[in-house]
Amino acid sequence: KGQEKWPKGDEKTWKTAMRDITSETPDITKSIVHHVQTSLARAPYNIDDFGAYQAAALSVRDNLIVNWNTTQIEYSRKSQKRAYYLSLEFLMGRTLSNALLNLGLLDQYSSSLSSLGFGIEDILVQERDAALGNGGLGRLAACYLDSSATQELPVWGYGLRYKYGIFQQLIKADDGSQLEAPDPWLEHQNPWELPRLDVTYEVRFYGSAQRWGEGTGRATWSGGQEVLAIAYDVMIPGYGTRSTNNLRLWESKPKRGFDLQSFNAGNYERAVESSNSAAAITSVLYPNDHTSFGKELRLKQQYFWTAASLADMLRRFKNLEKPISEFAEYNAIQLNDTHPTLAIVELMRILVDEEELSWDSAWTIVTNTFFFTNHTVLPEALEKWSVPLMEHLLPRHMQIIFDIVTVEKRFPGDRDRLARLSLIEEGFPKQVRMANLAVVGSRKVNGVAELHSNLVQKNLFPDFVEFYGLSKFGNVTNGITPRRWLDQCNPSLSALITDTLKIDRNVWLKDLYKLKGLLAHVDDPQFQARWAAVKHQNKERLALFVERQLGIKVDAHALFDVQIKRLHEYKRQTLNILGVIHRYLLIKSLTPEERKKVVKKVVFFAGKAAPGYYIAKLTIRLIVNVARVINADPDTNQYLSLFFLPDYSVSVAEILIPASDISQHISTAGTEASGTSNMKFCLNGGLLVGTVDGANIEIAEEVGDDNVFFFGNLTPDVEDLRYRHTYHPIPVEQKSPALAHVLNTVSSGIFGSDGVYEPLLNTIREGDFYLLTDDFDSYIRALEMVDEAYADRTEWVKKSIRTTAKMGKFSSDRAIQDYAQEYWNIESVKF
Ligand code: T68
Repeated sequence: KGQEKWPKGDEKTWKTAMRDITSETPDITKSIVHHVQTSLARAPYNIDDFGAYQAAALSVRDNLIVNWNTTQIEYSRKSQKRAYYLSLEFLMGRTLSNALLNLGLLDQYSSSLSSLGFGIEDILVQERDAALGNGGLGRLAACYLDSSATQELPVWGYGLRYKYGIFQQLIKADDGSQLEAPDPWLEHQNPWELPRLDVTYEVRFYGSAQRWGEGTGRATWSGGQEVLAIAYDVMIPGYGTRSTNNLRLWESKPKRGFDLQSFNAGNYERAVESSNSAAAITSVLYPNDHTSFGKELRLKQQYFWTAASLADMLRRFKNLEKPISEFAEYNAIQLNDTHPTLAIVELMRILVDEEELSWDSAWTIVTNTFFFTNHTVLPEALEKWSVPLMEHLLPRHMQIIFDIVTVEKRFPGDRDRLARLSLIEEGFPKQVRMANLAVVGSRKVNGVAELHSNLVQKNLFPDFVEFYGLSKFGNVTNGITPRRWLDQCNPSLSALITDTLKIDRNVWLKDLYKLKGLLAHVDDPQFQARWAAVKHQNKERLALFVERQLGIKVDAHALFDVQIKRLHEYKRQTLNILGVIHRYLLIKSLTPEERKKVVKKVVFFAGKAAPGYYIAKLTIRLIVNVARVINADPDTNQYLSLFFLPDYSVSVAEILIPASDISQHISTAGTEASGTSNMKFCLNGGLLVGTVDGANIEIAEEVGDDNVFFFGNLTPDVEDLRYRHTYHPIPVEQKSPALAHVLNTVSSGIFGSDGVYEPLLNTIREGDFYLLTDDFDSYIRALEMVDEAYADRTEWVKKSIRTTAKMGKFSSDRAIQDYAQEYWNIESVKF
């Protein structure tokens, strides 16, 4: 340990034979052709774009593996504290272009491929997105991995290797509704993962737990089903460094191929049943965001993943030959929402039952190891698991949770308060509250933007704040990686910035505050023209994409207005589409002469709805059918057009974001924890239309209020407004005649008859939980302000430049620094 050991033979022979890409650039063309001939077993004359992609990817992977190995050896040699990011979702998108950028090999590969007869652009789009996530939470995890590697921090991700990622979204030609299809992303072999068939752990389910060792809290858990976890490693290169981290994804497999006893007894079905159930654990990503509905397979996923990950960490820690009491000095574990909360219980089980520590010493280690991030205050998203289900699936863990509850009872306070603090919710059946467990078992708890972190303290966990004090609660405002979300998705803007700042791209991409330097050029007409030209070019690129996808021409001179995110009532895509209808009716009512003064606008929507979320799916259907009517109306379609782009993904976002003039982040105040696409749009010079919510607030603080179009009621008023909706309802006609007119137009059937949209409209007419009736008029006014501002194009371009210039804070490098210093206490490993 510590020293590098050379296994056999002469050390010099080994060292000279080993590749070191800093001292010797491998011949890229040779390496691509080598993979064509060997890995792919194909001849040069039958290689298509996809084959060339595969060969290029394998060749790039060779570089990553070398760096990955070196990094891991350095981590072991230095024996420093490490951090682990536990997330059920990693929304990575494509890898090839990112790996080339981070390795600094984009130009070399580009010219090698070109000499072989392939265009790099055609090759990059061959790659299928790795879409192992639903939305913001999963994409945040991916950005954090990029920033950790870039800052040479010893951080590993742990997740699941789903056979099927987020479903593919199709739009039905007849009625415009969403259809789901599976996403078999591993169909063709995945060059970005390394199967580690030697890294496996056994994970137990069911069985029984027998207490022993009077008063120690110990028990033995035995019987039940054992499933094998197999590691697949995904290399995460840092930008401009050799540091390459690891994302370890677990695949489930039956421990034995099948049950031979049943097979021999002639019961074939029984024999394969258990092997099927083992493989099922990692078969599919659950497509629900912001809801928890207690399915046993989901709980199995959570335990399988946390148990395998902890076993792996423990094995690595044991190699250090340190006493177990020092575990928390060498390991920090970040829980990405409550999904991995069982890790807290599993570490207790290992320390008490297997390491035979006292309950109190084990609890001290646990509560110094874990950190918990909350990502939403929506009550329907708070995870709860039924006690009978837990007792059946994880009997030992349920005992431990009850033991934690017993200790908790020593907390001071009245009965009501103790009931609110409790890990167990009374009822039939009783439920385990995972968020409470995560708070109790963690050293610190954080939200993802200032406002959200305050709501976490005031509304979600007020009793815990009172009990533990404020110091246990913090905020880390989210961030995004400028490598993918500026340099890669918007190379022309990146080039213009480098040219203008006169500093190396490698510098400002690692220190995003350097963008401030653009402010000195805001008033330079030449720079303004170049800035505007880049935006226009990106709009043309999007127009071409839409034409290829949907067969409709798009006017790139119009204002581009974009809302792209998961479909959810709280995100209020409905407010947006009703606003579009309002605008359509208005333009329709004008004379042809009057219409000429209208600001031309193209509205884009994209996003998936959870398959069981009826109202969200109805919203998609409305958008698609409104688009069909509006785009076909010769009176208005040169002034207003509308598109719903199917199958939203990271790659589609990379085309949409650089092309936006404005984007919409219009959640009911207090409901969007942070949002991260808002940051991406602004970084690319798009302006925001938004509510005073999540990270919109901090963006406005940075870029200036005059560069953000805010509207709507504020968070402190929401509760009161909802109360009035329930007890003193006012008809929409009185509250907002404009909105009432729009709702009636939809009801009248011009976008589809038979009253299909009534259930959606009724959510607004009755109850209106997300306050569309309260915000509609001020929303329309905000859009009018956008029109006015856009009319003065020079002023608009200045706003755009100022916005980009002030986005330094929102680099995920800053966010990861916060976590590394204030939470994990880890340092970078340089070599
Ligand atoms: C998002 N949450 C927040 N959840 O909504 C967003 N939930 O404001 C924030 O910017 C982002 O997290 C990053 O912090 C989610 O994306 C989920 O996707 C999710 C998935 C499964 C279960 C619950």
